[in-house]
Amino acid sequence: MQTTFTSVRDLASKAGQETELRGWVAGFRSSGKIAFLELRDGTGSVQVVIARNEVDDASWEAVSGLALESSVRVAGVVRQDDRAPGGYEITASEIELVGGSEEYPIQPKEHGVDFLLNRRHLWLRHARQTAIMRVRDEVVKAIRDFFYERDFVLVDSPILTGAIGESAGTLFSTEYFDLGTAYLAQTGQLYVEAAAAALGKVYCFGPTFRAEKSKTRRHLTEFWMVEPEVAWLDSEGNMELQQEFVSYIVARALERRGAELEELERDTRPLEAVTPPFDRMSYTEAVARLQGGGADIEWGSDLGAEHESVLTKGREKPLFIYDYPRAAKAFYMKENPDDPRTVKCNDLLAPEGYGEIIGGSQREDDYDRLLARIREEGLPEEAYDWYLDLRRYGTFPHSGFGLGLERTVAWICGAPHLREAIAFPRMMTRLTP
Ligand code: NSS
Repeated sequence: MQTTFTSVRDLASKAGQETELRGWVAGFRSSGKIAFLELRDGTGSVQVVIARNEVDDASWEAVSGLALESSVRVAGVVRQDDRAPGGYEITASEIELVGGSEEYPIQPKEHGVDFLLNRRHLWLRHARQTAIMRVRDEVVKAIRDFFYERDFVLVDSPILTGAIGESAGTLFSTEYFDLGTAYLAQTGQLYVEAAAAALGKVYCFGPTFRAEKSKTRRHLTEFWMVEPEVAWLDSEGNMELQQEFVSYIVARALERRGAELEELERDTRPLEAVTPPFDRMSYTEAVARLQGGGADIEWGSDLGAEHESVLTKGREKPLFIYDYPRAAKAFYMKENPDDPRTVKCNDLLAPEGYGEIIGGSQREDDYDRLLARIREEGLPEEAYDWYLDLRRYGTFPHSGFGLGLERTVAWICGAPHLREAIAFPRMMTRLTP
């Protein structure tokens, strides 16, 4: 067996030549004397034509064993053909069946989503799923490039932690030797706050965990979050950073993943509108508007997904909602000097019904106020002693935010549910595959 072979993506460089390909059977039909096989290799797919009188007996024998998702090795000549998808076709001279695939469970017909999720390890091979994975890969690269180009330093935060980052209600915990309970990180924020005092502009990017008891299409129990943290940045500057960041990611996906978005049948016009500045609305104004529209909401409670949909309806760009009531938000957010009932924070709501993709805030940098908040929330003070040190020793105004990767990828792809935006989704009712 040759060790070098050509990827479907690179067929142009082999036009007119004999080459070898390796991949899986994505479609197959035979008429007795000639067989057509759609070969998929992860970079694309190409039609392979196998004529009985042009291959040896062993190859023709292999053809009779082909089935959906068999793995094969094919040798043949690359022919340019304008009618073929991708512009090329292979005339086979040899074909070898590497691995059979009897009764492959996912057939070209409608399957229920549970059926597919139970076979996620196989479902991942299909065109829509590979397109989403490629968009996700591009979004991740764009995120890293954005921060690298702006001199942010990546500081990885721990996954096993001793302090609650967001809310006690959604913690996964595990026994940790003689030290009691460890929690799986809900956020890396407290750690990047420490790193911001060391390096100025930093970010962390990794998996985070929330024991969300909700079964909505927007919640995973394990999701990826990118969290920049910036010294000397206020809430206003934080929102400017967010709109620049989100616009950069969307532009990159449009520029480099056009073919995938087309495969996904994503209408890209609304994405093209995503450029700075984004509109802003205070929480108080949002509640007034919602109440004006007859919604059942009181000032003081957090906005729900249905409220977010109303507020973003008809908008092309994401929308900032800022200065939420402090009772509705986490303990670390800075009290608003102009209205102490609220905190200097914002959510960013994606349009087209996708809702919140970012939560961010200026952090409470006053030692006494932060301690009071920790006590008010009934959080274990000892666990936050190191965090309070950041206010004891050279406290500084700073802000940051967290962008949920899967929510962003689902929005860009136009995928209705987060479970398609990650290879192996973890949800309340799903731990395998
Ligand atoms: O809870 S957040 O709103 N904010 C934080 O965790 C802050 N500590 C971030 C920071 O300032 N450094 O979560 C941020 C984002 C949120 O807007 C969603 O996009 C995403 O994280 N998120 C989720 N995605 C998927 N599933 C679940 N359960 C989930 N929870 C939050």
